Amino acid sequence: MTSGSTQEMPLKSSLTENQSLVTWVEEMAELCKPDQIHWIDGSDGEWSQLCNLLVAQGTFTPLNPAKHPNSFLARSNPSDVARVEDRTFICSLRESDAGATNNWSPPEMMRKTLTEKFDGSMVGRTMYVIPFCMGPIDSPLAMFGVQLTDSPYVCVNMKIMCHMGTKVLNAIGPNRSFVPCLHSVGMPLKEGVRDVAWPCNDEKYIVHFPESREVWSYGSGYGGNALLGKKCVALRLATAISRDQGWMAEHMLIMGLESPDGIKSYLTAAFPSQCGKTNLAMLIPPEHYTKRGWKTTLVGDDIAWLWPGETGKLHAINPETGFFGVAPGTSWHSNPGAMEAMASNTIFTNVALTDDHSVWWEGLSDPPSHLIDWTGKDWTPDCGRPAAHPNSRFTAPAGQCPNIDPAWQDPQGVPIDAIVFGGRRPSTMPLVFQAFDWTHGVFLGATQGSETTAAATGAVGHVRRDPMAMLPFCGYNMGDYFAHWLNMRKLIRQLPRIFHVNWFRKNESGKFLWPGFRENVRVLEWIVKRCQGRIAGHETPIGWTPHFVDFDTDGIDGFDESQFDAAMAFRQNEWLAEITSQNDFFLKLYHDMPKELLCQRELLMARMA
Ligand code: GTP
Ligand code: SPV
Ligand code: MN
Repeated sequence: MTSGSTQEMPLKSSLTENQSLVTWVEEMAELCKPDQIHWIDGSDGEWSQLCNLLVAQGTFTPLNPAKHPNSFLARSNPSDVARVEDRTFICSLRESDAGATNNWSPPEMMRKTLTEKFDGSMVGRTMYVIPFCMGPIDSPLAMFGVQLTDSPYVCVNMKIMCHMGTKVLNAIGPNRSFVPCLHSVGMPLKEGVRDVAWPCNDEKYIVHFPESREVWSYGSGYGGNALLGKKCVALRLATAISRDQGWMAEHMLIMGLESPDGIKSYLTAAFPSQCGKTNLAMLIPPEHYTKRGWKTTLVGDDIAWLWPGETGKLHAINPETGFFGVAPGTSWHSNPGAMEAMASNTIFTNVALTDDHSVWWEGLSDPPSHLIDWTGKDWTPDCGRPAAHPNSRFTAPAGQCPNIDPAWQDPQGVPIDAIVFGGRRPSTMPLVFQAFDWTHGVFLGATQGSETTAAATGAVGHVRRDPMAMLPFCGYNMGDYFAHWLNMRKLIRQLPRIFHVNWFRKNESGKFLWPGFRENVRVLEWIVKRCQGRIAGHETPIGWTPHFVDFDTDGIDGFDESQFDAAMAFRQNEWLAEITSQNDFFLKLYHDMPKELLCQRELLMARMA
């Protein structure tokens, strides 16, 4: 790198007096050899400039301003469409600290490999310096980071997803520590190399060093692979930090529910990727409920940080400021809150483009007669290909959601009454049941399973264990993570109640037994009433399920007691198969599994005998 190659050189060290930050940026620039360095200030003007640049480079298509003001469509390379779990590494000093569910490599070896990859990786490009903060800047849990990236697409997404820019740089000040995050799409513009609309590399590395608190990501520009504040910092690194500090970092939505008597409850829910967190978090109840005075609010749709708060309850904050939500299936019918949130100032990735430069995806409406699909090809309803990629997403500011909770940026968080686990289970799992106590609830979370989805590369549609929806996001040994959950019981004076839900149970002909979406508020009502001790549950070997009389089914077309029974049923034979299918998971974690969970398994079998 020659210092004469850019007007930004030498480093704008006048921007910060944080010497370790300046030194690190200098060293990384020397390694990656970008043409220029751009310190992100986070202003709207800068955002627009970067969006214009992305349009000029062919990455962005501006959308019809009458329909989607200040919004853009990006199409990724078809090889870079989702998280890459098999290329994600937890490089702790000891292999046993990564545990049986994570990929591990000795940190020094990985550093060497990555240093070679990053050497010259930004030639011909600009290195952007993004100071960011996960969590409200004044929150006691706020986590500061600085991401270096050669992707302007990442910069404009990060502005929506978290606090970033000058205000964060000032908050970091001369002395505060920050998580260094190095990111490159891995396509240097060496002599003769022409840039493409979505640069990336077939070889990908998403690497975490939990002890030194660093992230290195190479080869992908998409989602959680590249927006490093999200899954890499706010989950994988945060899990390791929170274990040491007595709090929890979880893959959970956070929402509020106000009943007609004015009592407001908050709950969190841990569903695996593409299993309905965004949809539930933004739920606007059907008229039947709003008329009676039920209200919902949204605090977060993907990540929750929880700690024992002053009220004695667990308190939760959402460390993000935006949604990176799944597009397919989202419509004015299924999720009007999401539709409003993405009405403007939104980046759409891998959805289809209509002839009037609006967006479309499967499940939005009746298919238009012609589209440009997510790969840029002409599309007609009979062409046999999906128009939008199944993991296509919208990046939208959380503040644009109509029912955002007034306390969503409160550094003290919101007090949690219930924790809900769940996943896509075509059979076995009732619509809702309640754990007998905290330890049983931890067992339910730890053994949670779900059909795999398009959120990660790999086969879709088979049930796998995804404990607490954290299989891809736990930054340390999963057995130790369970022990941490069990230990938290001692730190929380007023424990939240724990539930398990399943919106995805099917009948013999493959039809969902429960209408889902907005109607899920009926399940939430039962949950809240159970937390308040206002109604009795029906005791089964797996937990408490609702009595039909306590469950409001009014106004759901044709949903009678027999359908309720089908959705709620506990079936002994299915549960025996379930316990057997948990064997592999228990074996995998055999050396690290807390005894309490083995004991819960015995108790479950005893109750069923
Ligand atoms: P990540 O952002 O990947 O962590 O996922 P998420 O949990 O936020 O997923 P999201 O809410 O975007 O899930 C979207 C998928 O779940 C779409 O395919 C929806 O159609 C489906 N979905 C959401 N809620 C329901 C429901 O109540 N019933 C049914 N049957 N499907 C649902
Ligand atoms: C998930 O896969 O759980 C997501 C999307 O929320 S990503 O940010 O890509 O991880
Ligand atoms: Mn997620």
